[in-house]
Amino acid sequence: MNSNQFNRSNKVYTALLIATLSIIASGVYADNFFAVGDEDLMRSGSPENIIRNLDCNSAVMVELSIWSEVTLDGSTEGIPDSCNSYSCEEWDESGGEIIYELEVDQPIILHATLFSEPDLDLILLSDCDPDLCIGMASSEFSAEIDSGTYYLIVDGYLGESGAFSVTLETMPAYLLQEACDSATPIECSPIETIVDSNLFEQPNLIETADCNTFLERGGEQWFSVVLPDTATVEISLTQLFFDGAIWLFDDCGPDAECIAFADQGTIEEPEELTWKNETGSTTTVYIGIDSFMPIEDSFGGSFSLGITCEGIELPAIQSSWGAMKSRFR
Ligand SMILES: [Ca+2]
Ligand SMILES: [Ca+2]
Ligand SMILES: [Ca+2]
Repeated sequence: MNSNQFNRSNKVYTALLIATLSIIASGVYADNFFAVGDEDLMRSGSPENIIRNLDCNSAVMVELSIWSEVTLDGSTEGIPDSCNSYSCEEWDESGGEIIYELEVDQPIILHATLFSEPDLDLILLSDCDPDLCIGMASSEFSAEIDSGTYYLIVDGYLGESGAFSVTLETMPAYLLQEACDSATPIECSPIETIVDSNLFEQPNLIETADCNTFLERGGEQWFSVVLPDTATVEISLTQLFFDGAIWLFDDCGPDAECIAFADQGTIEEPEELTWKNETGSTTTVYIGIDSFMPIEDSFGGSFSLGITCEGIELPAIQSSWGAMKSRFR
């Protein structure tokens, strides 16, 4: 399998994960929690005698930040059943349970996957209380959560118990401020501005938002353009050796919106994006050039970015030397 094929199949997989994350973003499930693959899960009957003596004093502490990758191996074999009912689902969780205390230092998207022979389940609580249930999943979930303390419980359906492995992966829940702070301003002009740049060793500040179709695991270069009302920005990404993508954000931080995204082509194929400002006022937009996979060397990270703004009055005489050069290159 060559690298091109690898990227294509990997992109199909990440498209599935993105579909999951999009469902979170669209708020189909409460509290931004989505149980992967549980739509058709058929279970009935809550336990006859409800036990809710959850004790989190012995919980194993796990610290999570952005880009954490943690694997938790354990076994519920021989562990007593202290809690067989949680408020999210009427599932009979009468097996013994292991509790993890998650310390989260900033808003994240948490992706948890459980591997086990016996029928074990995952329960996410906002405190050590079965009534404060954020969500339950038979094997996998994604949840968008704020900073704070959470409890993740591995429990056994219908009294089952045994060995398990849980992987926790995290991503930032929004575009980090560093992206806007590091953005190179580009003057909006009807004459194309061309910038040659490189993604090598750039920080990975975003992988997913509610606009993208693939996870973009590479680091980004950020640019900003001040766009007058009704003007249109045309962005082109060319002369690249990676599988590039273009993000367009209206800001950074929790309230920022991804307003456009492009990742149509695969390795070395150009990308382009056009966006018209119909917000009613002059807007600064942030352009992120990203890569589907991390960039391994300087040669592989180079690219050429072209930015043209239509619907802008060109000043009568003024034309920057850089713009002139780019016109005649
Ligand atoms: Ca239990
Ligand atoms: Ca990225
Ligand atoms: Ca691409």
